[in-house]
Formats: sequence, structure tokens, C-alpha cells
Amino acid sequence: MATQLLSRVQSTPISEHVGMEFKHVDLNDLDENTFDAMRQALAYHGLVFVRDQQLTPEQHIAFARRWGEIDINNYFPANGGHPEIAEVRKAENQQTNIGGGWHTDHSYDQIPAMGSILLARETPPTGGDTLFASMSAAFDSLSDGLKDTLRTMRAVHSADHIYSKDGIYSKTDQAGDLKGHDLRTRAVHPVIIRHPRTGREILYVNPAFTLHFDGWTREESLPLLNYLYQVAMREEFQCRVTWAPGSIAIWDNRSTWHHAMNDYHGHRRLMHRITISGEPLS
Ligand SMILES: O=C(O)CCC(=O)C(=O)O
Ligand SMILES: [Fe+2]
Repeated sequence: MATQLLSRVQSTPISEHVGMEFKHVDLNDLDENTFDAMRQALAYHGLVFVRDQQLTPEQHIAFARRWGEIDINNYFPANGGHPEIAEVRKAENQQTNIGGGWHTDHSYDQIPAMGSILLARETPPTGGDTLFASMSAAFDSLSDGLKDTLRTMRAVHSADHIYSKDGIYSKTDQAGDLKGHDLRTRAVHPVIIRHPRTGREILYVNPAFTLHFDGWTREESLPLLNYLYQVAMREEFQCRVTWAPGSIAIWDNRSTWHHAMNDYHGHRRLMHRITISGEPLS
């Protein structure tokens, strides 16, 4: 207790439903109490954000290992020499960014990643923010009738239409940077999952990777999916993070969506991402 009283660590919510910013912390020298507070904040607020960190790639990896096992990304280019670190980058002369639409990472995997740890290395002079949205707040806002119906449903997810040879990125100027064109992915998950730590219910469909409800055609699924997406995209469920080199975000990939803004054409942005493995969803 004495250490907590003496500690200058401060944590402040970023918005009502998602995000907690920690101040006066050094991630290279983080005591167990503060790390536990971050774990708790991640579970209940879906996103932990910290500014002004000086982490080498090795220190980024060491910090990530405190959260769990590292999941090597199949699609993003690796940072030379560190296969654990994927680069999320956009050059001065590129138009398309990575993650420029609402999504949750890895919902196409049987056991989706728990989350990611994204460290800003180079940021544009303005813009390049990331939006996050709480899928537990979105779920809570639905009617009891719709909640009950969704609890009985499952949805099919895949990444093939995004990353395969003729997928969405193949037609963009990110095509040359991405890999894994021949991988095939398909997973069926409950539409409503429970957070493994908080027990809170979460709406687990997303516009990027969810194809249709299990047993329904895509045509039948789209009206309801689009309705759920409209609810989930309400500004009241969101927060916005503005990056500078050394800013780092840890997000819970089950309970949040994110969206990388693409409003900095002509400037470079480079982020280092480490993905943390998850556990089976239920
Ligand atoms: O660059 C960002 O802000 C986020 C990109 C993204 O979607 C990701 O790293 O999963
Ligand atoms: Fe993403």
C-alpha cells in the first residue's frame, strides 16, 4: 500500500466507455502493482495508452511478454531482425493505410488474439489518429429482445477477401508490403461473447472480417449486421488517440474495435505492433 501512496502513477479515462491513459510510468521499469492496474484497466476499459516511452525493439518485446505469448502476424511485414514485431506503415507516396476501417484484429482465427501493443515510431505532423470503440457498451445499448436473439447466433469470419491475391489490399499501393496471400482463414464464433476476465457481454462481429451469420446467407445477414455496425459506430462509444513517437497503446481485441485515420497523405507514419495470443471464445 505504501508504494501505491508514494507512486506518482496516474490513470485517467480517455472517454466514458473506452480507454485509460497512464501517466508518470516508465514501461522499462514497471512494478507489479502498476502492471496489475494496467491489466485491470485493459479488461474494464479495453485500451491502455501511455505517452513518451523510450523502448528499444527488445524492450518492446520484453514488455509484450508480460501480457502473454506473442502471436506472429502472417500478413504484415516484420521489422528486420525481430519477427515478433510487425510494421504498420504508410510512406509519403502511399495512399492506402493499414486498418483504415472499423475492425477488430484476428476475428478470423479460431482463437483470436487477446490484443495488440502498438508503439508509434514515426508520426505525421498532424493526423494519423486511431479511434477505438467499446463493443460491450454497444451491446449494452441494444434492446433485451435483440440481445436474446443475438445470444443464440454465431457468425462466420474470414480474412481471405482482404489479404488474398485478389483481396481488397491487392488493388492498393499496400499490396507490395503485405504477405500471406495464399493463407485461407475461416472461423465461426458466437455473436455475443463473454469477456474472459470481466464476464461482461460483448458484441463480436465487425465490418472487416465478419462474412455472415452461421446458417444464414450473406444477403440475409447484411441488414442485421449493418444495423449492429451502425449502433457500434456511435460516437458515444468511441475514443480517439493522438500519437507522437514513443506513444504506446495496448488494446483488448475482443471488447474493442479500432479504426486508423488516413488523413495525412504526403507524410510517413510507422508503427511497431506486437500481437498477444488469446484464449478460446465463449
Ligand atoms: O495504425 C494504427 O493506428 C492501427 C492499425 C491497425 O489496425 C493495427 O495495427 O491493427
Ligand atoms: Fe487493426
